[in-house]
Amino acid sequence: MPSLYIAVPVLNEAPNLPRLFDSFRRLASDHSAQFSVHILLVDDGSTDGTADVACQLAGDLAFKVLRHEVNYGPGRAFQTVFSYLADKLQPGDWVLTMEGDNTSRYELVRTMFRRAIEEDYEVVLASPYLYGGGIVHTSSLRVLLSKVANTFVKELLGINGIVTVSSFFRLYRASALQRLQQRYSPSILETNGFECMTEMVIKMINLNLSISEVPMVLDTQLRIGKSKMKIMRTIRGYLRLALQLRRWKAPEIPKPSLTRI
Ligand SMILES: Nc1nc2c(ncn2[C@@H]2O[C@H](COP(=O)(O)OP(=O)(O)OP(=O)(O)O)[C@@H](O)[C@H]2O)c(=O)[nH]1
Ligand SMILES: [Mg+2]
Repeated sequence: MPSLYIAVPVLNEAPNLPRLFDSFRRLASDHSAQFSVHILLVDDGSTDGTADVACQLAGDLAFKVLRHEVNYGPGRAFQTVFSYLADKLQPGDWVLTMEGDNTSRYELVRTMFRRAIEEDYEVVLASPYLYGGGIVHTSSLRVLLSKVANTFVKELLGINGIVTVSSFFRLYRASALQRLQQRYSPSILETNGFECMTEMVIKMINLNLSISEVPMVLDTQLRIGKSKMKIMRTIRGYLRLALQLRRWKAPEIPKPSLTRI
């Protein structure tokens, strides 16, 4: 039976874990006929006992926690989990990445699978900025700032045709991740911070992966606690990303030489 790996970076999410594990159980039971479901949490130096609470809640779920002793950032957490998966992924497997604060709604996963399978996409992104999506229970100023940041980052990095570039909530065919791993490295990513998901989009575009988006309503009331994003560190991360772009371009496919008649 193929595997569905659910990979979640977490930092100090202990209060959010009971609900998160309810979502994992729902996902596991929704998909148990097609997949063996594995939960992978990357605890990045949490100081609130996140990893221990998670182990207590895991029960009979196939569950593993990958630990960083100190905090490196969500990008490094994704590097850790992609490297861990490098020798495990098989054709027919899938990887779902989610947030650990319950803002990634598991109800959307069916729609993401349908889009990927019926329309043959390699990657499906959940997109609050797409028509039908949105951000609720957040101040208008915060929503405006997020939208401006999303648009600015796309302009800065020259990303066209993808609406939301930074969301963690994504579904990948294993074959798509393996192509990224072959071209880049088993960990795929180089950035450690929140800019990592945009780095991933740039690399996916470079490899011509087929990408689709489904609308998602981001409801910040579903999480307990505040955002962990450090704004200045994230801005610096995006500026560094802009400097890296050229290095990541896939080699040009040589044009066929014209033969004279
Ligand atoms: N591994 C790891 N995970 C992190 C780190 N910072 C945040 N996270 C996790 O990454 C996910 C997203 O972080 P959030 O703080 O919700 O950030 P966000 O959703 O981009 O920002 P908001 O929309 O303001 O909530 C959550 O699951 C966090 O626990 C980190 O330094 N390391
Ligand atoms: Mg969040």
